[in-house]
Amino acid sequence: MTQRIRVIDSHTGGEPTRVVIEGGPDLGTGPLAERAQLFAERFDWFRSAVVNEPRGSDVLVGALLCEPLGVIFFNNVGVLGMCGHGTIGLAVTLHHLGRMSFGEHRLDTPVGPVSVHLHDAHTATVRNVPSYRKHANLSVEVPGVGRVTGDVAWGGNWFFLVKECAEELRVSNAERLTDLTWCIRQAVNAAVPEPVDHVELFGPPHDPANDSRNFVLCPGKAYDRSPCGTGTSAKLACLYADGKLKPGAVWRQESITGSVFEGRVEEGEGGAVIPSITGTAFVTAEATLVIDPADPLRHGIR
Ligand code: PYC
Repeated sequence: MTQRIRVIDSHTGGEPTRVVIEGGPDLGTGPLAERAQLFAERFDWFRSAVVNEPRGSDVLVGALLCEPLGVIFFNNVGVLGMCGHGTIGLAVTLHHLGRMSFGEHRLDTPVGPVSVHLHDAHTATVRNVPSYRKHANLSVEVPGVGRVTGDVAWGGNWFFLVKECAEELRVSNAERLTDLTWCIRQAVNAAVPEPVDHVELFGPPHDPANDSRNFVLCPGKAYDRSPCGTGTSAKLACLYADGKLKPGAVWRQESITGSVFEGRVEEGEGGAVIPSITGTAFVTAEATLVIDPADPLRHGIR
């Protein structure tokens, strides 16, 4: 039987999100972490059908709404713990549908509750899960590159934040930056038990109003077009741990495309911080995906 899936697409600072509005799998009513596991084990075809080619692309992040107030984010290779740009995109999408009012809303995710404050039709602040630095100044030997030093931090996903980067952070250099961060990621994963699947490079901002520019490698080898909400959270946790960011102070993180997230922290427990990330999103499409049983590539290219 032909299956139909209703989706709304948006982008947050250039990074796309596809929210599944109707036609998603029934994952029951258990805790979100269990539902995410079920989704990964039994419905990987659905993930791939929604975000992979030929309907999607490597850069697209999917969002599956879960009753009563939850979301599971997924990408070209699997399920994400949390997604900051996706949460901003989700809030703007739900408002576009008349399903979210301005103000604060709680959302469950597989890695814990977050909240999203919708300020206007395009601007939202995500109050993320507690974020922290796990390893400071980890030095790894990267074949063909040399020694690379950085921090391992949690911001809803695991990140390696490279300390010094001589590369130019611009879109025309993305292929080189992707190759470099992919090699760094392999070296980091051989060195620490945490499943680090995102790598961040930092450089001077192009706009002097901002504090830093980043390049973020995502798990499936795409790079984030936005400053990455969970990546900015990890960065804020490291700045705080180094005494370089006080609670309430604003950090403006510029992405490789020039889009900006504003971040702030509150003090959390045990040296962790609670990051808040503000960004803007715009709806780009309202669509129905069609899964035709006769189509040999109906479940996407995996
Ligand atoms: O904004 O947190 C984020 C994110 C994770 C992967 C892509 N974007």
